[in-house]
Amino acid sequence: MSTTESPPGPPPGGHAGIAQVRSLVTTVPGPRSRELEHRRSAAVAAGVSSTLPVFIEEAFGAILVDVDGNSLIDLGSGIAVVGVGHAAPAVVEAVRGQAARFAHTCFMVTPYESYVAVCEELNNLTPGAGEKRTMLCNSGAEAVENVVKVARHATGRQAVVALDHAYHGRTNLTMALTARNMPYRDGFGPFAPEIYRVPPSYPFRDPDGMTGEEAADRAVELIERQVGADNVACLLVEPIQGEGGFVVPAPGFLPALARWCAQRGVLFAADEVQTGFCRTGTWFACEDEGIVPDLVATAKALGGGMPLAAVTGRADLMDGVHPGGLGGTYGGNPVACAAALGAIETMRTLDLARRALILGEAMTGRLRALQDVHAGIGDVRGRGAMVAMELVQPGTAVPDPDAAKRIAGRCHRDGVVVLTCGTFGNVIRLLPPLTIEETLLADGLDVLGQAVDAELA
Ligand code: PLZ
Repeated sequence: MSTTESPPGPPPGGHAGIAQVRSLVTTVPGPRSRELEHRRSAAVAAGVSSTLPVFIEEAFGAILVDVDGNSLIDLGSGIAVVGVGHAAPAVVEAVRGQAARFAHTCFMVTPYESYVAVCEELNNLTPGAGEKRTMLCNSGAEAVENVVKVARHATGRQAVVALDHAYHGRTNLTMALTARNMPYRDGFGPFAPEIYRVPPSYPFRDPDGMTGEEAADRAVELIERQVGADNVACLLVEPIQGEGGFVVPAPGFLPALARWCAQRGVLFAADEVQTGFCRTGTWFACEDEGIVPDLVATAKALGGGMPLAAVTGRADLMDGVHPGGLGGTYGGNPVACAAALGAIETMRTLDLARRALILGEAMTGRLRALQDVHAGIGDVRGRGAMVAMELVQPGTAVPDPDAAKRIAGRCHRDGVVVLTCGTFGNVIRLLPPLTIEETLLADGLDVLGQAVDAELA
């Protein structure tokens, strides 16, 4: 890309000069990262941890370049954020331009067009043809908080039902909604009241042959008996559970829950923070079974790397909240909105939903081939480019978090960023940028395959 006539600094379209190849010039982490890690532990609170202590200097596409000059393949996208790839040209250009024009006014003080444009996009892109409204905020947790505010306000009911294995965030209310104690909740109580938890559909761990409808009946029976439908403001579900282990519910589970919600006046709220924006092969994962949620929380990939989140919902519910009832200083920040418009444009023009399916086939195919020869891989699952394998003691369903840690660690040392997840810490998940070149993905999967062969041998 760069020629001798090029001006200094990155090319206008971003760091397009970063080759999309893995290349290691030191051990990982290298000496400069190790130095920075020392500084970090003296300055940064220990409670904030990192998957791999490799400090990043720049990134483009699906390649992270660290401070030692190593190029790593990013199969995590910063936890499903840079779906459009690092430094996507349309995002970089939008951010540059907007930062130079103005970076903040506070939409609640003086509005600007890009906020409105993002809301229009979300009203059109989220499932359902009905009239919708959107509000913008900063993080996934904040979006979920606002879903609960709107649902309680609209229904006059207080209870919120979430699923076991759910992850919804780290604020007080969303910690209460999140299922797993360690590391999210331990010692941080007391938690927000009126939160109830019922089992999801988790085909690998449910009784053999349990259908989606049966899993929904199990959940509904508990809600009716323990909470009472008339007390429930909303049922909050991740259409595919993310942090909980990429748990894909059995077909029929979500539609049955949505039907029950509609019958009982309970709002069906989808947390699409991790699944949204083409990741699963459609704009939103709810589309797969034709579900139209009453309220949807989005974040992560929406901002193309900038912090932006949203609640989109039925106009009657959203507009039911009194003026001034929703907001925040930074919600819908102009730079983040510009980035989101660039990201959405990129998803549309590159048809990233279709790409997610192509990448998904490559990843699922590879993981299934590994599963054929390793009894320690209990399950391979996912949808689109949201794919995972669950590691177990061979021939059982007993979680093997240690194997997940060893495999991920080996990938990291070999220059491939993979993430773990799962209530039991035994799931390796793949969430590459949807723009990743297929040869680069293949190299990443080769490294993962070698790690599995070495660690499960
Ligand atoms: N809902 C479905 O996946 C964030 C969490 C990382 P925030 N997932 C990554 C961590 O350990 O903190 C997430 C999610 C779903 C809500 C959230 C919360 O989004 O932007 O992290 O607040």
